[in-house]
Amino acid sequence: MTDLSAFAITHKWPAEHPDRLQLYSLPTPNGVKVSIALEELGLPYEPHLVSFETQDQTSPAFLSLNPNNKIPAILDPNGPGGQPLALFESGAILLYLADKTGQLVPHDAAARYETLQWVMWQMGGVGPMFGQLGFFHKFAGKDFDDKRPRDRYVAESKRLLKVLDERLAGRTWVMGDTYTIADIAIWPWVRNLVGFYGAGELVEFSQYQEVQRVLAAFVARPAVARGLAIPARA
Ligand SMILES: N[C@@H](CCC(=O)N[C@@H](CS)C(=O)NCC(=O)O)C(=O)O
Repeated sequence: MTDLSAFAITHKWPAEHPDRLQLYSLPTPNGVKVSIALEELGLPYEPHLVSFETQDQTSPAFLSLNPNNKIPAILDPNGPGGQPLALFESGAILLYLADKTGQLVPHDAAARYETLQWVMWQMGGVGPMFGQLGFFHKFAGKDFDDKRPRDRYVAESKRLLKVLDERLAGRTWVMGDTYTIADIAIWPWVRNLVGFYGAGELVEFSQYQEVQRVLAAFVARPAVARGLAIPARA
């Protein structure tokens, strides 16, 4: 029987199935990347809800695994060399899961790096820019009279959507015929921008036909529909 008791995070979120990969998350655009990947891969895992309402992400137990106090994070009892592996940062987790299973990332070296390039593009561009737009459009920032910060993130989000739209012309997914971790990284953020953030009109989403087409294909995947609701909110 696997013993994860050396990991303090399991004291707050006990592992009912310590032989399974433990997921600490919340269904946000970064959180669902990992639950969607796990659902796509069919890996056995145990989800744990990290509630922002109770500031779980700043609890000592959570910080013991991720000092950066952000979801998602995982603890894989069967990591490299058969040893437990704790990991945070959604991009790193996606790559780890892809490498662990040999799926969702091309085996060809050049195509693999190209996939990572798009994952990094999401991590460094789409996530931070769309996130700031959400702050200035939907959350506390919307009350600021000075609209220059909001407009800066609108412009940057539109630029990123255009880059994505052009990339998708003639391609089924970001990497062509192959559905990869690049799609799993990018699409939850695009969905969130027009859904939860309600910024579709602001970024003139109707202009981006290819983006709309692939977003629809992504949300139609059964594994995506399941992953979007994991961990279930209390
Ligand atoms: N670069 C990180 C970002 C993670 C992130 O920003 N998570 C947000 C939810 S989407 C969070 O945990 N926020 C809680 C907080 O800031 O206190 C990743 O991709 O994993």
